[in-house]
Amino acid sequence: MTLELPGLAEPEGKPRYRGLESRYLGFLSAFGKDEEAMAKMKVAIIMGSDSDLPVMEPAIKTLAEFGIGSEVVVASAHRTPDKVHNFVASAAEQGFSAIIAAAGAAAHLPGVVASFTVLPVIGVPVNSTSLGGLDALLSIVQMPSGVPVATMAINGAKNAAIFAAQIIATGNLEMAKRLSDYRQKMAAEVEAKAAKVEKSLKSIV
Ligand code: RP5
Repeated sequence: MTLELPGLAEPEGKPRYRGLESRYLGFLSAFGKDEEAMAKMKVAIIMGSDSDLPVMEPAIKTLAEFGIGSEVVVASAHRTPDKVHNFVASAAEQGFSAIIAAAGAAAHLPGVVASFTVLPVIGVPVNSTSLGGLDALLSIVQMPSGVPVATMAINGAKNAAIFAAQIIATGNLEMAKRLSDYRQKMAAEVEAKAAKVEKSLKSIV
């Protein structure tokens, strides 16, 4: 049996997320509860400095677009290690589903955050030095075995929020639908761009 869920199929009816559909077959009855649960979902965004805020704004906005609450905390692995520990150690208890940790320079913050929690930690390397963010990227991505940090692109704040939504969607059908709708909207935007290029090519040749 194939279950057609709105937003989970290609426009022409080819299911794109067949695995996801069958995964949710078991708890479709909980659908209303998923919406209720979503209203309480929140993700923490911890950043090393106030200077990281402009880079992290797209994460805050994107989480809000998906209906996920967020709390922003400025705490530094080097300058305020106790604050990092105090916040992160109680993050699961506070009801956060994931932590986005952003830092520039010798960016130890995401790794340190990951060491204090078993919540998924998403690292965002920030371009804040003359090394263009490569310093932060390498500091975050090369976690020793056993304590992973899901590392985004340099300044990849928006993807960090989408990835957090994907983590939440593994147990929440409403979020899975929102992500699927988002993908379809993106695909439609690409098609509109392709049509625009085709039109301008006709006027060139
Ligand atoms: C890191 O150092 C922060 O995450 C920031 O990206 C960078 C520079 O911090 P500020 O000197 O601007 O406070 O800890």
